[in-house]
Amino acid sequence: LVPPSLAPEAAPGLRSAAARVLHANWTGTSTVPSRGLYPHQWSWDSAFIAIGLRHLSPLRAQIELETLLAAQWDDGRVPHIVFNPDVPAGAYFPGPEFWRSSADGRRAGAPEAVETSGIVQPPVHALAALLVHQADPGLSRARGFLARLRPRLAAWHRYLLECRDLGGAGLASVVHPWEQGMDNSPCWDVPLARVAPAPARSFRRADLDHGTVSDRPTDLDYGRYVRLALRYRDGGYTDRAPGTAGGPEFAVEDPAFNALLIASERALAEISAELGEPEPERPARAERLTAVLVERLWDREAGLFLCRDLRGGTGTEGAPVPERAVGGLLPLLLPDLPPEVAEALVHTARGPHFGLGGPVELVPSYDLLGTVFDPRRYWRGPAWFNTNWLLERGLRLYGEQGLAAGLRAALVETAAASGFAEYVDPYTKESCGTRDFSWTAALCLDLLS
Ligand code: 9YW
Repeated sequence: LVPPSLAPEAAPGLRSAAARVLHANWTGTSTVPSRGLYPHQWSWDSAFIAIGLRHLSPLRAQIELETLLAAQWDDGRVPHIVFNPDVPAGAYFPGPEFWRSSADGRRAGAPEAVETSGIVQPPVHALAALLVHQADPGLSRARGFLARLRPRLAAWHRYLLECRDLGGAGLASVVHPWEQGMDNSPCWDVPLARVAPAPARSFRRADLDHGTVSDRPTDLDYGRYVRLALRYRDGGYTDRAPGTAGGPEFAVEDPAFNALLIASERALAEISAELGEPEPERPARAERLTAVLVERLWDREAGLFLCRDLRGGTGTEGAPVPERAVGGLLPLLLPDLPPEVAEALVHTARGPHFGLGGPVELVPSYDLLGTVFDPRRYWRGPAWFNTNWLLERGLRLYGEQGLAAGLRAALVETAAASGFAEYVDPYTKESCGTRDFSWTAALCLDLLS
């Protein structure tokens, strides 16, 4: 049964509604995630936005990624926020005066011409660059798009694979919950509990000017985010091994972050091949890293991948975090999972913890049966569009065409019906967070194209 919003006659209306959001959020060189709540450029948002924007304007999609990568640091890191100097101070917290990248990030090679944050976000960029190229290869070649981006993407992956291999097994670690992109996921509750929060009076949250308090992370969460970021900044944004002097208080190997890195390694290999300079070591590395991911993070009993808290447990190996979150399903994106792992992931997505095709049509960010599940609070239960878009690709990759089609229809319908919400209650599909959210519009557009 085709839902009414997916009937061929409805598609043009939906496409133009999504396009309107992206036009309104375009600044001239990049797209803000949301005009009020997030008025700068965010790293993984831009990758998802470019994936949708390529259907409207391949040129803008290229510029989106170029703008982000122009703010890359000399050590290869791509900052999670690039600040727009025209936005008034205090409109977003923590802003440039907090991160002080051009001063405190100098040793790590922060750019002088632009202010950025000093942490990172998931590396979706090579995947996005490849898809953007494929939307208009002629324009891409004429502008030297891939040729200019390739060394930057290679340096970005090198940073993650070398400086962020804090566990020593080959996987990249995140040193702040914002880096993984799912800020207040219950996966961070145990690792964050060790962090003494910065006093609530020492900073002013700007997010509460725009969002409903009960839909957002708590003040205690923010206190810990601030403490971790200050500590990293005050150490000159240098990456050190956990447990050593000046090492991170929070260091986690996350399955979604690493799955995206591995998928992007494969995309980067395709980019190199397209440029006539094949790099066979990249797919080989991707295959090796997939095996490490399975070895270190797969949990057969739970039927999904778990985070590894490098500061947990008693030894240097860290400890798995026993929480089921959507990030643990996202390695389904990888083409060379052992068949029993892929099968178990699909089974888990459909089972009682995530309910796909059963009680819910969109996969929630966290275990429906988890003790701290909250259908409206940010990454502690609501369904998000980017994670569901990634899952849809994984389902298709593993031949689950029926489930993928159902998910696609639900994504498009919900995106439109929710006013392109930032996230939705997985049961009622009611809008939460902000509206006219860029990646929701962009990924909806991608699914319609
Ligand atoms: C913040 C911009 C970002 C996303 C993150 C999401 C949220 C809060 O908004 O982060 O202040 O950075 O959790 O994934 O990139 O949309």
